[in-house]
Amino acid sequence: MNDDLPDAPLRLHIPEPKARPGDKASFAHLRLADAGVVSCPAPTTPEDQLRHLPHTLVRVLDDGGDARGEWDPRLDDTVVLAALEAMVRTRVFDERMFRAHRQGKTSFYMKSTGEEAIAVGLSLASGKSDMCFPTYRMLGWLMARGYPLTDLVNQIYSNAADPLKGRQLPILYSARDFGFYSLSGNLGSRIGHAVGWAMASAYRGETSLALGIVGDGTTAEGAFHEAMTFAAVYHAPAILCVTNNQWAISSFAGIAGGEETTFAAKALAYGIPGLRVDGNDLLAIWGAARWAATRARANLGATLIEFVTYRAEGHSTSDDPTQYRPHDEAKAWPLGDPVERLKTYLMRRQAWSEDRHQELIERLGHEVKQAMKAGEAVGSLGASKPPVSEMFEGVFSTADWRLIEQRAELGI
Ligand SMILES: Cc1ncc(C[n+]2csc(CCOP(=O)(O)OP(=O)(O)O)c2C)c(N)n1
Ligand SMILES: [Mg+2]
Repeated sequence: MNDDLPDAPLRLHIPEPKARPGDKASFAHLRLADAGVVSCPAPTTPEDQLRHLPHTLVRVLDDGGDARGEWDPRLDDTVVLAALEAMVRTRVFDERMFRAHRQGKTSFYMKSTGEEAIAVGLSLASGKSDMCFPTYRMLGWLMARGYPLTDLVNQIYSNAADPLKGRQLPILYSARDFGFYSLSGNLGSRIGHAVGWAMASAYRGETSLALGIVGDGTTAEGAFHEAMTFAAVYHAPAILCVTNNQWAISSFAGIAGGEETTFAAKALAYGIPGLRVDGNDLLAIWGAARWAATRARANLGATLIEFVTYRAEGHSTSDDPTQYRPHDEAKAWPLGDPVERLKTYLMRRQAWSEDRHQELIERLGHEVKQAMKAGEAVGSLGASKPPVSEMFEGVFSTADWRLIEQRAELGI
């Protein structure tokens, strides 16, 4: 007991965002770093020499659109063009499907606007047999791997051609052949699966890695920390990613611990490397993913990567962000827009032009429209449903007595 301390009443600290509706948007508190200033250690570097990395920011693309520094993956322009196309396809698709919700064609939709580079970068930088355990903002992973747009639309419309047969909420896709593990609406439930899958890959002597993705808000769940423990203890060949888009619906990142330290710094307590990366910079994302993959493939275990980004639009079709944050907060976001930044990079390399960009948007708009037409021909929300008998199939290899009784009751 220290008698010198006054008996002040105890109180809790309740984190509050820097700006609410009506206030001037500000990100002055955000710790940034210039592009190219963080050196890239060899991926085999022992963890105790990497402990500065969670407190800085790996960036490659500078404000003028040039690539800088040691994290630059030095990709061919053709590869970067493919990434840009997948990012734009994601954005165009999101726009159209959001409108489709307003037109009553689907019950629900979520956009990943402003976060497209993360999903696309991880998808293209990963191996074909690696498995992503995604969040609902990882549509870009599928877009980068050529997943058919009509299958997406049919799933979103919950129609008779839905590849998931009406079992999942719209946008909770599942596409094993595309390295996309089935999505769950229960936040955090997949990060442990990612680590378990990675452990199984190593246990069997295989070569595939797992990528587990969670949002900033989801790191506050126990499931995240259990997964981190297993990943660290068993040196699981996993890349664990936190997409810190500053918000978890209407809760700002401070509520999940984002003010006390960085999300990348959670790695320190587990003794695994933590990288804090510009999430609106395709090249930095690629460089970081490749670094973590090289480390995992060398049996040096998991890496945690925080992607610093911003959720430029509402949480979902059920959300109105003007109720809890300044209406122009997206404009104040200091890391810019991932599509614009990549476009500028390619234009500075004479590999792209404003005209070609507009043509691309038009071509992709047409592709999405065609997919929507095909989906609507089967039926949009309520107009066509998978047969009720589907409900009893595809889950158990042998139906148990309850299913048999229920099916008999329905007479199907
Ligand atoms: C276990 C669980 N708790 C709460 C919810 C409700 N919920 C859905 S999304 C969301 C916010 C998630 O925020 P974050 O992890 O930052 O991801 P983001 O939406 O920002 O990508 C919440 C609380 C849920 N789906 N599952
Ligand atoms: Mg979030």
